[in-house]
Amino acid sequence: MYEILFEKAMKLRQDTFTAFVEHGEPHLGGSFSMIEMLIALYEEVMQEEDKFILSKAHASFPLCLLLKEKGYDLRLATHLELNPENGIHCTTGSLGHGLPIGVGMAMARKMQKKPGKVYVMVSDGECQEGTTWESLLIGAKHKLDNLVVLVDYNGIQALTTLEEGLPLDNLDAKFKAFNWDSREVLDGHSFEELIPVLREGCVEGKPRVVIAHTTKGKGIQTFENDPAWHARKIKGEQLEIGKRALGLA
Ligand SMILES: Cc1ncc(C[n+]2csc(CCOP(=O)(O)OP(=O)(O)O)c2C)c(N)n1
Ligand SMILES: [Mg+2]
Repeated sequence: MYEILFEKAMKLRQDTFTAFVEHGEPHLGGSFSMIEMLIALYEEVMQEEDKFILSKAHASFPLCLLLKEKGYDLRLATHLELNPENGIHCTTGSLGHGLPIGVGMAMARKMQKKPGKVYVMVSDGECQEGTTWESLLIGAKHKLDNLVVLVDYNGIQALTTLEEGLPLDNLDAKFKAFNWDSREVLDGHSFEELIPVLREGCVEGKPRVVIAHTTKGKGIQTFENDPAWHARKIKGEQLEIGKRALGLA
């Protein structure tokens, strides 16, 4: 049913891999875990007046490539610099800041009675930051039903698993306790699962969070679920493994 999206996701993974190699960029794991979410948002869900913030901006390459493909004028860089004419609505890269900014944007839109939603993609590692929980309080208090947060729940932070580092346990229950409308997507790489949830309108008076369970490094099996691939330069034998897995060999 989503064959075209599937092909677009494959191409974005291939292009991202090629760009990583060309630029010596290492953040493969967290870039590959969010590819389907990016494609779903930009191809099927977001409307003209909506805005997207990539808070986990160490994974900026696939977003920049996708925006370039759409005709925006962007430089590939790790972390993002404000460039609203070209789809980057705030500077991100220092984790824990995209959500507070998104809350502010959504609040401003509400106050000005402007249409459109603000979508913010955060990592699970970012959910360990205090700013996340402050933002949740503020989003609920101001009934930001124009705000949608996507959590890339890949279970791995920079050096280890969340389980070993600092577990989030039942994140869905925590969001609900903060009075958010929380949904879980069990396979965050499945368009069949992602798109209906992302297309659904917000419950009146509640901000929405979609917790998408994903695989860090998705698409290159040998690299999947390995914390080493949070940030490892691709070279030698691994270059060949990656190319073969992505059909680039
Ligand atoms: C405030 C802050 N502290 C540390 C870092 C360095 N850093 C970059 S990515 C990362 C964690 C990666 O794990 P996660 O946040 O879960 O991202 P993902 O798994 O989606 O790649 C860290 C600690 C940073 N960018 N910002
Ligand atoms: Mg993670």
